Amino acid sequence: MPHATPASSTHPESPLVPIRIPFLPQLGPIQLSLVIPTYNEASSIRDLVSQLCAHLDANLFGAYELIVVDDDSPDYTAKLAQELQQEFPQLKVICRHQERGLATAVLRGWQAAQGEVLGVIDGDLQHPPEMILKLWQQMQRGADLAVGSRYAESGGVSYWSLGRRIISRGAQLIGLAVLPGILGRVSDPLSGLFLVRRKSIAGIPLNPKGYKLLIEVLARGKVGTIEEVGYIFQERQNGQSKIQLQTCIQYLHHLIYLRFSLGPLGSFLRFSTVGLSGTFVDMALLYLLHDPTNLGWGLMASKLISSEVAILNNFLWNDLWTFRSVTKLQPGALNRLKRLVKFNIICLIGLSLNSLLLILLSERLGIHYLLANLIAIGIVVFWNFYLNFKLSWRVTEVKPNPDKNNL
Ligand SMILES: Nc1nc2c(ncn2[C@@H]2O[C@H](COP(=O)(O)OP(=O)(O)OP(=O)(O)O)[C@@H](O)[C@H]2O)c(=O)[nH]1
Ligand SMILES: [Mg+2]
Repeated sequence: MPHATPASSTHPESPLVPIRIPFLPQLGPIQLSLVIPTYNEASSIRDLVSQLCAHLDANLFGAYELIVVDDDSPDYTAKLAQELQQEFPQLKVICRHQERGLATAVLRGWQAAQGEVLGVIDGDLQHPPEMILKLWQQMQRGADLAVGSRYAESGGVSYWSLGRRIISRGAQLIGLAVLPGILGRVSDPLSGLFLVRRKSIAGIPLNPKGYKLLIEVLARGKVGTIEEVGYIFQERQNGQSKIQLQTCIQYLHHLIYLRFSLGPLGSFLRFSTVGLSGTFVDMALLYLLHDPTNLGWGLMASKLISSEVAILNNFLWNDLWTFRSVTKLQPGALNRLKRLVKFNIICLIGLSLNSLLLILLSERLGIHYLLANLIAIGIVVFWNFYLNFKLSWRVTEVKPNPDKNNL
């Protein structure tokens, strides 16, 4: 009888995020910590652990640990793994009851790890265990990240159907379109087989969604040198795949989330989304105040009130969301008031600029007034964003006063 997959379990998807990997207080004997995330992998776990230990004992005896992180699998994978601990003392087992999800399982394992190099390998033997040594060699040569790749030289997939190949490549292409600078750094950004140096991710809040941890590591980590090693993704011999429609949705969610959170483009996208919400507020309020079926106030007064409320709406969202990293550095009501005044002035100048551009484009250049308005709005959005980025939510760098330090 097939076992329940994690998606049908009643546990919430990892509520305790973001997750931070700690720095190591001091270097111990363990150099490599390899996490094996499992859900219903009872049929493979023994073979995988014994093959990994055979390879690693020959090269890293006493200097590695394996950490199985299981999400309370109904097929008792965790219990089986615990029984293996007598035979393989370098094996640790974590059984999660409150959380689930592949990527967070790996992070929980890394949180408990002792190694300077952290890694992940699937629990179903689809990743050849001997690959760990090849990746380890790359780390020893100084890489920050060593990735097992299906699309590098000598890599591939065994017997994937055409449908699965298309889905896999399609997902990669979508990722490249959304985050070219991140997914473009490796040939197989959806790989679940890699080693990363602890210092590249320690202390950084990580918040992956679903399966694809490597993307999160590439996006948020401080990863310099990357090496890739090709491998053939094996056919599943035992157990069942956990990939579902939900996995694809989580992947898209993760991409969008990262796109909105990273860099100036992320800030601009958040700023534009807030601007769109302000347009709705403005329209709704104008309708409520001015329309004869509602309050029927004069157009000028109604427009002034609706614009100001929209500006307040936008300010609040920008302060709490778009520029929250800056807001955190400048707490207090007075600072917020200063930002509000600046924001208001910039938006009002933007409004005048909008009208000027509209007249210039439509009356002087003969562009249709609706198109002219659209162009003017586009230009003013950039204007508003740039000035607010530079003035309202600016981080002031204070140079230390050397005289003061010498006192
Ligand atoms: N702890 C934990 N492990 C998981 C979860 N989902 C998947 N895994 C494990 O993550 C690894 C990869 O999952 P798979 O379902 O095999 O995904 P895949 O290899 O990309 O897909 P298939 O080729 O269909 O097997 C396996 O070891 C799974 O047991 C989860 O929610 N929690
Ligand atoms: Mg698999």
